[in-house]
Amino acid sequence: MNPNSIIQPPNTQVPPVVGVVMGSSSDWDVMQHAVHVLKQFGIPHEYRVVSAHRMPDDMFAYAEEAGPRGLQAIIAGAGGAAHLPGMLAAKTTVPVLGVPVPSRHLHGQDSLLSIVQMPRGVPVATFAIGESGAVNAALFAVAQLALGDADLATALNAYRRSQTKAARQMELP
Ligand code: RP5
Repeated sequence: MNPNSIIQPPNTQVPPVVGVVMGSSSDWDVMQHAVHVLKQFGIPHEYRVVSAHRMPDDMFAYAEEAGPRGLQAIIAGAGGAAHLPGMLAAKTTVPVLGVPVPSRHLHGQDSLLSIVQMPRGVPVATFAIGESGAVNAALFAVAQLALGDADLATALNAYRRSQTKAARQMELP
């Protein structure tokens, strides 16, 4: 890693392949669900606050270093104007998975529209508002990685089967 990097060392023992970033610590309640899924599947990952408007230089550095550092996906959560995923995607070709975080006044509809309405040429894969989006973004990253990892594919299929089993056992009043 570049010794002059402003990016802090990853909070994992092995180099991360998925980065989870968010615009504020207030996004953690939602974004922790993405981190939980990555942990569940044993995916080397990192997570940190990278605010697009409060720390734009850090955001650019994070995006520029993502590929060279070996990240294969960036899961980016933000609320309100929610420019973080799009701005990251503008600076890297590492796939960016955007998670709209519920906002105080517009309940995340602003976040969703901001993230999903990327002009053509610079894609951000956009997920559902809130916890489901965070979980699905992580599962999507797992699915991407599983294309080249048979053990991970097996684990992902087992995860799906467990959902099927749970749904079949659902009882109604
Ligand atoms: C965005 O502004 C963050 O992603 C967060 O969802 C929202 C509010 O941030 P705080 O004012 O709670 O720090 O940048």
